[in-house]
Amino acid sequence: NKKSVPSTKQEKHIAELLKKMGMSVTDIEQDFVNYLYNMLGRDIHSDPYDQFKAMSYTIRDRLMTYWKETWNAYNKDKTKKAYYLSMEFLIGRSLSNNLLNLGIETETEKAMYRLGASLEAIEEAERDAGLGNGGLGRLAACFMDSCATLQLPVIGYGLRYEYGMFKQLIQNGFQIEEPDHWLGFGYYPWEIQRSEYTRTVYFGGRSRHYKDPHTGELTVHWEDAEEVLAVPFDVPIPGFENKTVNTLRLWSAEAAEGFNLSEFNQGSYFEAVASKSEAENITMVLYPNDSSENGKELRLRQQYFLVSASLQDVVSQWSEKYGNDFSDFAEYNVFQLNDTHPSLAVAELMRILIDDKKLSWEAAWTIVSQSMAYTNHTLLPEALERWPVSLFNKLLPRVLEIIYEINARFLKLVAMKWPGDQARQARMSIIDPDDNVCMAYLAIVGSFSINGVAALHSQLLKEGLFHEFYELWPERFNNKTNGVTQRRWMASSNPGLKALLNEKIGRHWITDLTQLSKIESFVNDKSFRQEWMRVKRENKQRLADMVEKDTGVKFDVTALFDVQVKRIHEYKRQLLNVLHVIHLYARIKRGDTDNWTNRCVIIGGKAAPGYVMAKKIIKLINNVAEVVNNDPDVGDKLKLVFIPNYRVSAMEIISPGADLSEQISTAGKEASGTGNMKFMMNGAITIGTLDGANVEILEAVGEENFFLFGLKTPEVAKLRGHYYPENFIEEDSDLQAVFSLLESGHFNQFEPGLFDDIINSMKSSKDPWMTLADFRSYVNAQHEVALAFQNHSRWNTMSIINSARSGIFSTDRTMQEYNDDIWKLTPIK
Ligand code: B1H
Repeated sequence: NKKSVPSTKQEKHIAELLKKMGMSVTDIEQDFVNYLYNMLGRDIHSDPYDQFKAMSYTIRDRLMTYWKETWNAYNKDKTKKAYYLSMEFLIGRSLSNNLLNLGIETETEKAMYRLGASLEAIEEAERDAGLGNGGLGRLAACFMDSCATLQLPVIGYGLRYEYGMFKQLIQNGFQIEEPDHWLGFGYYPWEIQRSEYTRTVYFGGRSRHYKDPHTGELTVHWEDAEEVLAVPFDVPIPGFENKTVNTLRLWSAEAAEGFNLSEFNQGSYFEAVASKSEAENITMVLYPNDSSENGKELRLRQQYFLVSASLQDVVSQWSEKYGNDFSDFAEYNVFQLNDTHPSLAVAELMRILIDDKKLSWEAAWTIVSQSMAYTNHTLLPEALERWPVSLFNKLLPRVLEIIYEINARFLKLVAMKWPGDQARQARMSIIDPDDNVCMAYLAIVGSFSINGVAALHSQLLKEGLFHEFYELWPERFNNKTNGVTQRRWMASSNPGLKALLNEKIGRHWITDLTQLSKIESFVNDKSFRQEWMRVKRENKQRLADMVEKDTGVKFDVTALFDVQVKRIHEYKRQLLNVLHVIHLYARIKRGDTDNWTNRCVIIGGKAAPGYVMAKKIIKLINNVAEVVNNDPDVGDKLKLVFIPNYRVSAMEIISPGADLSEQISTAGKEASGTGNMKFMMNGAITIGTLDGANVEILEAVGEENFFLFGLKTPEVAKLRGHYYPENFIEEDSDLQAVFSLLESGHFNQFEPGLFDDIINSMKSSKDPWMTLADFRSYVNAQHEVALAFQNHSRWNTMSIINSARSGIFSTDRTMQEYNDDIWKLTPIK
């Protein structure tokens, strides 16, 4: 009661005080020293990590007023908002990105220089926020950046995992996983805990239906459930020099106060405390499987926890303003589902509207089906989520009832459209014949928009995986080709290129990447061409330094830097790359080296800890590297390294330094790819199959600026069932040479039999990835690469053109399209 309430005058005064948060060199210096000395009790000779902490507080302060003003602007009038629901946000580091977007890079650098500190060292002390597996998680982070830059009212909702993506160590060539305790001493300097928005999520128990004997009204209670608290931590997402700061809200699980009190009182002290940690386990760790199912109970708990907390958050903020009038809720709220991982949102919003807000089924369904939009990210069958009904029944009994009802009504619709076609009903049912809930079908039935992530992928969804749903609702299907943010992936990670571009075409490309096309007019300008080469050379040196530090292998920067970094997966065909390296090695050994191009091959990426074949592929790469790098006959002609612990901050050094970008998946398998775009922007040339967004990259640059090879999607489909790898070996002496090295144990002399599984998988007619079918055309394309690289001038032209035509691959374009076609939000200036 003693709380004082400031007058308008005092509030104005406070606002004035806050506005004094200056951006000058002196202001930054002052605050940095204050945090370092007074708050952290350190001095200028302290550990770079302490300096980073002081710096992050200094910079976060400069975001706060904008952040609050943005939040208030979004909540002032009835403003339509979009919510990006995602199990992953692969943010990486934030300091340099926030400095760039605030427009105070130079000031901060000067401030540190004056103090005798190095901003670069401080930036490098920041740990990656690795809250994602790979492309899908990084895409979410790029989307957040672009939405803030476009000033779109979009809020990200995710989970605050205590442990993000594991740290990969390489020991004796094998991958070893180490936990990533990214939070260090418990928290993250960019986040703000917002306990006042804590929500409660329920699990287990049972669903009871009551009928009022007088009114006949039906109510449903979810009883005897365990309660888990969802505590939000907000992360600021600044737009580029526009005073917008959007919010990424990450939920952390906490045991509810008085958790399992009854057990406690019955003397079960141990059980009560143990179950507390069970509740808090929900956000303990990110599941490290990219593109494959995580069929574990804890994963389903995580998914429901994210969805329930986020929807309650949105609905209660709505109710605070508009009470229980939900008539225009769908006009002002749209939820984008990042794959099926948050697709429980369809059922959970129904539950909230019906059970808590007392809406009728029909009214609730109208709202839900007009506010949900689903993005599919993969066609791989092993990644399609299906949860056993039995598990659902145990964990989320009320949600399961709602899914059954959604399915019953949906199947009636199917029966009306295709009368008598029982088989079709069975195929389209959300509950499959083995009694699993098919999450993709739930997402489709509940969404007004369904999109793929590249033109080819979206086409394949309509023709294949979701064909029958497409026949029912063609208007719901659309494509949104992925992108990446040029702020992180060019302006921040490639300062040399940034300076050159700013000088030649101005700085407008930072918010309009199509401006890059202007550099094509300098393609014959001698000094520009020289500068372009100089920038690439400097970036290659930086990459070579990193390689040497991480692997001990020295690179010659005049060699071709040939790079494949991405998750290790059979469909991505790192093996095809290794076969090519072995082929080059065999050529060197037999003296077939006329007109040779020196080449440094870099491979990096994490294998899911349970993916045995992927882990063996890493071991093979390391063993081949060991032989190649230590053979005196080879010398500088060929190097191979496996870079350990590939992550966002490593890619910031790798992509600017690459000459050749390897995008060599089996056609039809990679939904889009986004690494391909990062390389292209930074002037690397792609060697690739017609897969995912490669198709659109090729279209942009033309065949003369792209090394295309391999079977096309329909050819892959046609070959299936008639694929005989031994024929490819028989017909190709190079492939024979490669296999005789592999099979003779040349790369595993002291580890007999180690690679038998790998060899057998490639020689099996059942190999789904058909690696040997593409060997010849891949080797031929690589030969073209080698010849093209010898002509420095030609290569330089290709490099400039690739970058110049990469404008469409900005997430600014992607987000504009999501907004124009799906969200329809008004930018808030
Ligand atoms: C992509 C995933 C994915 N597609 C399941 N699917 C996961 C599936 O933890 N899980 O259970 C995690 C991730 N990730 C990738 O999405 C595609 O393979 C890429 O081609 C695409 O570029 C990227 C972004 O759309």
